[in-house]
Amino acid sequence: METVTATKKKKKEKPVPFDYSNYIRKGKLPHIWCPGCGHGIVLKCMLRAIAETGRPNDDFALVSGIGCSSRTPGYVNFNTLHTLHGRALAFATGLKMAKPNLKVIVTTGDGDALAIGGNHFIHTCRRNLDIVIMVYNNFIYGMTSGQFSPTTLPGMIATTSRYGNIDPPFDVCKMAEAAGATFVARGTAYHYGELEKILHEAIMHKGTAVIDIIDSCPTYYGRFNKFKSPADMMEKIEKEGTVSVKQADSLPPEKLEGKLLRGVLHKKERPEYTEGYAKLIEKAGGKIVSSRQ
Ligand SMILES: Cc1ncc(C[n+]2csc(CCOP(=O)(O)OP(=O)(O)O)c2C)c(N)n1
Ligand code: SF4
Repeated sequence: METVTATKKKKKEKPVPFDYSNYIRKGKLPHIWCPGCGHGIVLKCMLRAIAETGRPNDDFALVSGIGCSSRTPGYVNFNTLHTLHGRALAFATGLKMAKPNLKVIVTTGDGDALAIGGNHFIHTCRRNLDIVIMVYNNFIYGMTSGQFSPTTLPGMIATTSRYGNIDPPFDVCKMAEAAGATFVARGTAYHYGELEKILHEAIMHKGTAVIDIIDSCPTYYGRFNKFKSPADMMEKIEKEGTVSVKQADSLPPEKLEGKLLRGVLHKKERPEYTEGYAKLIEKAGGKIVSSRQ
């Protein structure tokens, strides 16, 4: 007879086979991402999360700015817009207002979303427009060869901080929640199964959903900061540097110091912007009257 003990290890879930061919624009391959870059893992999680909704590709629109992460829409078979650095949310807002039935997903980097696009970020959250904002947070500007970004951690080396960064970082999730986003979560490329579930929940949410996705740029952040390999980087930053919200409940404060929380961190219902705007149009008798008239 088998003796079941409390310490028995949980069986690791096997990844479910998945057919990516319906989602990838094969003519756009090979992609530009370096070996070991985390962005490809994030893309796979996103495609699996989208597939799980059971909705056709045409129901989705992917919008991005400029950066390695912002190349995502180019590779996938949805309605896509690759726009200007820092302006993805402005384009996404226009698209969602014109076509409220589209599920709009923005794929953006920490530089694109929070530096040049920081103003758009907070105001999109404030409105609670029904869009998903995936911030591929690799703590650096990858595409332009490794300048520090608003999430670069203190002491870290970047092209523009050769002696260590002294700027305090933004906490993407706290900022999103404070600005009004109604779904706020954090995942990592390392915890890919968890990330897929978070992305699915974000897509199903009505309102602004922000996901801070910790991934890695081994080419710049990794080499500048002397990580041994892309795997070492994932291990140190994504695995050891984060704790799930569920685990955090049972840990003493000293064990949480310096760690980022993973999971759904904030979720609430609030009127969605395009619905509010539709009511306004109705109130105005179906006409939009500009203030200049
Ligand atoms: C108006 C403007 N300013 C600056 C740039 C240069 N630029 C292109 S990508 C980029 C940073 C991208 O970093 P991030 O958004 O973090 O994405 P990653 O490449 O790390 O995925 C910058 C500064 C630009 N293309 N346009
Ligand atoms: S430069 Fe960095 S972010 Fe860009 S593709 Fe290479 S590893 Fe990824």
